[in-house]
Amino acid sequence: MTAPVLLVEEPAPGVRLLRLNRPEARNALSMALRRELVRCIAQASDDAAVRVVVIAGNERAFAAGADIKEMANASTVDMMARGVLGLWRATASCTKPVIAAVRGYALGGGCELALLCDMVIASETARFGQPEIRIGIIPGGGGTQRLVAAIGKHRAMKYLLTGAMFSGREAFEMGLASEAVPDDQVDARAVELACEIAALSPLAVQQLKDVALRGMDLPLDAGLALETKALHLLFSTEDQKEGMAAFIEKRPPKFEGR
Ligand code: DAK
Repeated sequence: MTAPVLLVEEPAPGVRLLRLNRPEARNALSMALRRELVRCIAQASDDAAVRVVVIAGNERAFAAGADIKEMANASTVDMMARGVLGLWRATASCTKPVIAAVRGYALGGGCELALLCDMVIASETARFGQPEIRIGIIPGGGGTQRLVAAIGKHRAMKYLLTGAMFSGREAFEMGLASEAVPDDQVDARAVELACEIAALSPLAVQQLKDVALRGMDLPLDAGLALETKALHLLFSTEDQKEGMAAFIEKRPPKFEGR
């Protein structure tokens, strides 16, 4: 029997950890792995008991990109038929916060996967990069857009045009990673943050993610209008009443997602 390409773990209540599991290929994103990721993300989105998703790899690789061996002989029509962009969109559309726990290589599609997560916890020595240019292609999972947005045009162009790698520490300093931590603490720190978020009102968390991400593609006025409407909407939830009552009564809140 072959090992599953994606392992599903429950490291804490409300936290779903999806572990990429192709160690023999540095977790290269085969079509099977991409489809499994989409299926598990959709499942997590639909499951009210799941509050936060963590995507992790192993100590050698988060993911070394798309599976080059699967793509090497593909034609344009083959690539179009695979619908990778659709799978990518489905991964990006998770309604719950998604945290990438990055150790080892996060290259090409692996770097793009981290970029589409809401937070990135990187090991100091992780190796990020978009090396596609070195194999005669360009990024196809958002790298040309999201890397520029994350670290700025001139730094991004250096990495996009040369394919050079940068460390987790550099990723943090440039704004791609939320935190850089020692290698042996990456998964634990990602789960710790996930637990912190899992204890909050899931309705407020969902609105926050939705407004912040949509706002990135909108003019400021439209984003601010969206923010105001979402804020007003939350005043119809029990969680808002509970959160404010708990503050006034000097006790911890108990959010029910209602
Ligand atoms: N694909 C397939 N196999 C890979 C792989 C990859 N991306 N990366 C590593 N492997 C395999 C190696 O071939 C090797 O297999 P065997 O030879 O043992 O059978 C095994 O994993 C171990 O690799 P190494 O021996 O090379 O291990 P090292 O530790 O020495 O080096 C490395 C690790 C990650 C630095 C190196 O393996 C490497 O440079 N890998 C390739 C990295 C890369 O170029 N990544 C970008 C891939 S292109 C699209 C959207 C997105 C994309 C495409 C389309 N659409 C919307 C249409 C994305 C494209 C990409 O990501």
